[in-house]
Amino acid sequence: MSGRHAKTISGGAKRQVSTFLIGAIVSLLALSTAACSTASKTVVAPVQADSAAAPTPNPTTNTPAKSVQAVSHVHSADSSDTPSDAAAIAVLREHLTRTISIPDGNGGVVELEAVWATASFVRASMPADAYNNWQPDRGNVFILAESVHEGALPDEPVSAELETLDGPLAPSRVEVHPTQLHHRTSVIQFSSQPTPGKDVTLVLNGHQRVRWPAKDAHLTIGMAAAESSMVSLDLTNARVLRIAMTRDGYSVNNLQLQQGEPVIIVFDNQTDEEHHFHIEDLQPDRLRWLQVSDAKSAPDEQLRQAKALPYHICDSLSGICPTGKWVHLHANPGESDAIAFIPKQAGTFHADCPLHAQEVVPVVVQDRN
Ligand SMILES: [Cu+2]
Repeated sequence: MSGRHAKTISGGAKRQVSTFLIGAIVSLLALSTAACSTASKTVVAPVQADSAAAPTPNPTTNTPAKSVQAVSHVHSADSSDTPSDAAAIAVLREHLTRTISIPDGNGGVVELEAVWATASFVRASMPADAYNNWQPDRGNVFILAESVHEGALPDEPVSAELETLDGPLAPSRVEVHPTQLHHRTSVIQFSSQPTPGKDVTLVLNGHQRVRWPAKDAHLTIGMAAAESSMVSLDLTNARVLRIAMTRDGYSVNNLQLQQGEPVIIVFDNQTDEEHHFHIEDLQPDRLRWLQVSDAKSAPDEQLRQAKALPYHICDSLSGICPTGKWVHLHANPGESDAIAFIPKQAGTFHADCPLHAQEVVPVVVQDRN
């Protein structure tokens, strides 16, 4: 999709793009290495079309508008204008990061952070040019950050191969950016796509294995609308509604909500297939995802006191993920999901499952008077 709109950049523009990418990667890594005093604090310019005042060269000015779920820019951890963006990206990054120690050959140790730069991660956290350049949707891309606390890095960057059914695969492209004396970042691209359902394994220096579960390929960030994500949502008196998906369909015949009143919905998938509960056209105010490890067995009071975040990490196996614009819960087989929001408008709506069109539940939002 993005490739179709990609501009051809040639000649003198190349250097600019390359510098821009390094800035993006360094900035990305700074999210997790903020504790290290030498970590870069570079802030990447926003990629929106109206970013004429951007402080760094921005070759993406004509990038088409992004979807609601895409987070369009990276902030360093201490940026405060839209903290939820950085926080959401940091959580996604954490899911995709593996940290290991590698012998440096001289009795020392190199700390290595390996990030599987999946398509949704790159789209959410880096400028459009990074996406076009690395094409994470066409192959496997990894960002390897090496660092040492004492001494110097080995002269050679860590080598990586991808395990495939046909044996180890060498990278199709490697870019090494020596960012600091004690830090070095490599971006490594493999031309092979992930094998569906198969874990992704990187072999470092010929023998150390780093593994990611296959489903991590689909992790995405859903974000509540920016204007409502900064307003707090008090769930002290929220009603808790529980909906299950059973082998016979949704467990409720209809759903009654009150306009203007906070509500918590728990969706419990008791089947062995993925299901969703998606309310069409009902605009939620202050949509939040509740951070509870097992929502279906959590008592109401625990749900009301749970941490409520304006974003979530979606691990939908089908790749259908809530965008944050609508009331949309999803649960993989045997799992559950919990959200909270305030219904803005009164009226009659219906909820359905995008994977199973026959499942429909009427939803009535009663007028507050
Ligand atoms: Cu379904």
